[in-house]
Amino acid sequence: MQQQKWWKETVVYQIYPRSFQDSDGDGIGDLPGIISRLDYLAELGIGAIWLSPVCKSPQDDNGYDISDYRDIDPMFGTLADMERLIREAGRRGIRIVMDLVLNHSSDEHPWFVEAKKSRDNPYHDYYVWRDGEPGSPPNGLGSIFGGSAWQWMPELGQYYLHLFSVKQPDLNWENPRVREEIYDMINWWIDKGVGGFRLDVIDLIAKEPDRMITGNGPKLHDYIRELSEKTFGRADLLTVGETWGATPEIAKLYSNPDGSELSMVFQFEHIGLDEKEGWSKWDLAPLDFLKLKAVLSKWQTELKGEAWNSLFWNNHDLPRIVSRWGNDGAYRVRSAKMLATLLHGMQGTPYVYQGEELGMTNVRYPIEDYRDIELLHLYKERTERGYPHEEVMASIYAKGRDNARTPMQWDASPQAGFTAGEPWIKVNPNFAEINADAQRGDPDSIFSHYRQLIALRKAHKVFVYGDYELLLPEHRDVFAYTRKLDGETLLVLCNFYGADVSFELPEALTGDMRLLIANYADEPQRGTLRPYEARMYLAQ
Ligand code: TEU
Repeated sequence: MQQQKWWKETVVYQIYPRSFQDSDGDGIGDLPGIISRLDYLAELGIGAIWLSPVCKSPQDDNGYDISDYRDIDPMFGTLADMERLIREAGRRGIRIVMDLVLNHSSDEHPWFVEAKKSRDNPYHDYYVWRDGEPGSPPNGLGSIFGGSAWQWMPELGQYYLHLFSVKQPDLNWENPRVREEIYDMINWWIDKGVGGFRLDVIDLIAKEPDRMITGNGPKLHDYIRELSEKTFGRADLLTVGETWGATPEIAKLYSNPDGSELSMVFQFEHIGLDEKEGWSKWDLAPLDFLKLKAVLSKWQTELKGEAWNSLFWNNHDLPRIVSRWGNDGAYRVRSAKMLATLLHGMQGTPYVYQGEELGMTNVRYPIEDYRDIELLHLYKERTERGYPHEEVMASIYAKGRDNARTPMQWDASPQAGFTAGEPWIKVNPNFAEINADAQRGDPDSIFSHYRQLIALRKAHKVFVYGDYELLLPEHRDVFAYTRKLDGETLLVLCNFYGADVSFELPEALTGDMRLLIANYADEPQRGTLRPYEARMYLAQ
């Protein structure tokens, strides 16, 4: 069996603080609100919370633009609230994993306020500058949020680099003083008892902008090894890097079992399988299901024994999976349970995004009701280039990040129990039907299905350490696989679509097996599955 680690055996729950629970009626979620919901999370059975950023920020990118890494933004609460959250979560066996944004800071961070004062300011080289002339940036590098990645500063006669918004200047990791400042800050949080870190776009910290290389630069793993050695290595932490460009080979570097870098990474190869090849996430294409099976299976087998997977369908940047690849109409409950069963039987650490355990769905708002900087930039850019409004809105409905950021739906009271005030973004109108109160006591709810899956992972080591094998690779509707460990076989059978299907399993898998969990009350006819049917069996 592979090296045992707590972060291999737990399930992580991601909280987007601004949309989770408001406690003071300002319409924005906060830390005391999260504390008030810890018993809900303990009931679900999760062992860690990945907390999207709560540090001081002008909120240009909802907190992914940090202006003080060592203080909490007043909209979320105080440092004392954060310390209380760490303590109260710990009492329930839940660790807090902080979201660290190290590729860039806010332009309101004191470092940048100093840096832009003059070329010889001691903080100037904390950021990436290039001499130039107005109107002719150093090269065609674009910001992920639209427009050029270079911002002209006339008083300096220079451009600064921002791979994201103009208020998110990239930090210069080549500067050892920047690295030391970051390591000191991380150690300060480790001393406060955090249980780990999620590292925002960590693959972008090593870049060669003059060669239009924005990430995965030659020094990347030197930086991450130094970071780990100077900080993470001193505690038993979960560290997960967000690495959009990772391949299994690269992932083996990041999550090398020798502990020299990180615990695991978020890779996104499966996430791009419903985009037009070579276009952007906004250019829609039907999901390539056979590719989904092949890609997820590749990651299951190629990391085996050499690295560790994260397992996710959702996060605060992604549309909600039951709308994206399930069926948020007649089969919402069954398809949400199927997607959960499919993912939670795999090898790796599962991540549940707030509301995913309830089957929360995407939304369709008029453009004026959206808030996300990325989506609003897209709307402006594409409508100005002549794209029809309906076509742009179809892309936003399908892929906009605000799909994941509508407030958590707690109950059927006004504003879904999220706030007593006016929410910063509208609550999904379906909250009266889809909410935690309606599901917590219902053994047939999506919430109960997640709770059972999390309990099964704790009860059976085969979920964590079993060897994976894909079955029926060419079947166009069924995703089936086994996990094997010490003579135990876990069999997972999922019908990914909404029609009855038949299939044939290998002889060895047709013997007596104990049903662990299913999303239909009764047994199907052997060799068949009903719409979105999911079943897990265990054979000893
Ligand atoms: O996201 C990285 C990133 O590039 C995503 O914005 C992604 O490109 C896009 O959203 C796909 O839907 C991280 C954070 O998760 C995101 O919330 C931040 O906006 C971004 O970095 C900048 O910090």
